Amino acid sequence: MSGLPRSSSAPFKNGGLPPQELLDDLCSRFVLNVPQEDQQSFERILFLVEYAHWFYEDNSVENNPSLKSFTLKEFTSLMFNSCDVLRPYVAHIDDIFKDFTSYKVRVPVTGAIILDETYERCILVKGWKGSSWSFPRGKKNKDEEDHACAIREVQEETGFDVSKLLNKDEFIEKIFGQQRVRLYIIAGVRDDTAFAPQTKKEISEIAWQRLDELQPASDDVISHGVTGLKLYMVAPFLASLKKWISAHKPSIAPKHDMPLKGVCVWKAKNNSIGSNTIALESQLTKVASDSQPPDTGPGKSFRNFRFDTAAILQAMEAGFCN
Ligand code: M7G
Ligand code: MG
Repeated sequence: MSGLPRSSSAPFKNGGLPPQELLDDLCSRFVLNVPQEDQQSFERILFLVEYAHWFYEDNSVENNPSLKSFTLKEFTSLMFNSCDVLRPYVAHIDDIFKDFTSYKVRVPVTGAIILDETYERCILVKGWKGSSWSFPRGKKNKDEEDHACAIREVQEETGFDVSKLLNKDEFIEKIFGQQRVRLYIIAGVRDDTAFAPQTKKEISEIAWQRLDELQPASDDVISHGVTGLKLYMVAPFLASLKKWISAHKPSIAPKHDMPLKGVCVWKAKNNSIGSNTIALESQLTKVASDSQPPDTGPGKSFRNFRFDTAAILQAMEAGFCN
């Protein structure tokens, strides 16, 4: 892909390259207008290119479906070819991309194992691409503390704020190759808690999964639960989790009439409708928070009335699960 032609600014047809103005805009917004320290290495620059790629796919392509979708590698090549500061390095793009992908799998990851009140189920999220389920988790930002990253990633991927529930000393940590993965245990979360991802196209489904369905425990990064559920970086935590639960489960844990299977709590109806729903939700939230003029006139309580859009969307999305 490094030999991509530069695109013209003329309107383009299906399958064409994005116009130069759009690429320039993405380059200046995401690559040039960031603190110098973020431009010091190609690894960091490629994270910026990745943000630009997400913005391009989630906003530019969504608003203008005649724009073509690209893989991150293709998009990186486009940016290097069109951005003046990056063009001198086009010849090295394959090595730069390879270094980035190997750097990515060395960045430590933190997240959470969220258990319900019975300690029998946990929250798992399914990635947008692919079909495997994992604990909500993600890569640490530069200088970010482990627990802060876990709080942020859980918030981004499930919409649930664990900051008041997280105990910095309660975690299970495993090493996978060169990557350290630490999951904080957050137990006793009500099963009617509302969950919904806050990033686009990262998570396609959230569910309470029964721990006994995730077995067997093993060191395998990819595994299958007893019911066939495909799991990513789940099985290696199960043996330690079982021990933790035996030591911490309250002797009179609440009993619920629980379904024998996992329960979906959020799902994108299909990938494109799911992302529209998230976009709609964030627009509605924005309208609600933007419109707070000082109000002294009559009929204040009526004009202050707002639909509880989060609850409505949650109910709609829950309906998509089946
Ligand atoms: P990540 O943030 O790189 O991983 O996202 P982490 O949570 O482990 O740190 C994992 C994958 O989800 C990415 O490689 C993308 O495929 C997808 N993804 C994540 N985010 C935040 C976005 C986004 O905003 N837009 C799109 N289109 N994909 C995303
Ligand atoms: Mg993430």
